[in-house]
Amino acid sequence: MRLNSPKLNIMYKACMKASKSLIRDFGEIENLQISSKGPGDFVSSADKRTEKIIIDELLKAYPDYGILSEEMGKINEKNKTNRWIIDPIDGTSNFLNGIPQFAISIGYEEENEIKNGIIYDPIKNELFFAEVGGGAFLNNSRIRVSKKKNLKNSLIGTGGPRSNSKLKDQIFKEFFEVSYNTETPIRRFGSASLDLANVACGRFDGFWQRELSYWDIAAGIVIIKEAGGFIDFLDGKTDESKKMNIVASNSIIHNELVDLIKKKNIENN
Ligand code: 2AM
Ligand code: CA
Repeated sequence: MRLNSPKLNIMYKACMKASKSLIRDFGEIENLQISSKGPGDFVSSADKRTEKIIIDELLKAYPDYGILSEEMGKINEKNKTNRWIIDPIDGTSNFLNGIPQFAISIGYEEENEIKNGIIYDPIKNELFFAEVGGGAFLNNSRIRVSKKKNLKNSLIGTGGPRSNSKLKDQIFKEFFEVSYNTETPIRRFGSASLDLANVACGRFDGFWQRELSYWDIAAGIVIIKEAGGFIDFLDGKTDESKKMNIVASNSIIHNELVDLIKKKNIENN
């Protein structure tokens, strides 16, 4: 594995340490599912446990770096230059239901640009990582986006809408539109970071989802780019305090996919 950059090395260590506890916790889910209490509270403590291990490791290495993390929020907020963006369990609903499709996602941001990203699927033992200018990798191998030339033959992933989404109708219309223009049914695997990793390594040709948080996608941004793909913020919304709408693809089918999603919205307005 080419993890010889100092940042990736620290991220990797934090990720591996946290994943040991996460895998143990996932093993408990099956028992809790059949108990009357259910796994809800347990999952939220697993989330916090995983997050704490990651944050402790990162702060040990760089005590003054900023942190934005799903559960804990912000740490060292004054440092605007160097920041870790963390999602301890991306795919929480899968985790909660005992479905092995979730990941730890850590991005490193410098001067508002994501420089390094790690997405780790502890169940498949798949580590996706990238550093700006250094290419993207899955475990020991360099990864590239797919070479599909048109949407019709593409495999596309998506997610959402959330139950309280104000964009529900719009999201369903987009789903409908993309479905009508692809031969293979759309996939919805429930972990946005792994969906982006799937685009980066060519399993998916494209992915779009509305209303994501920055920690869902931070690591994926650099991994997609370094794998030769394209990631686009629909409506140009890149304010991290708001939900983000994204389209990621192998770049060849990008315009076709974006046009289709936007076309539907123009028709609706
Ligand atoms: P999470 O598992 O960390 O909540 C599911 O479609 C994907 O969307 C997951 O990556 C999930 O991240 C993300 N997501 C972001 N906000 C969400 C929300 N409020 N409800 C469900 N999924 C959400
Ligand atoms: Ca998430």
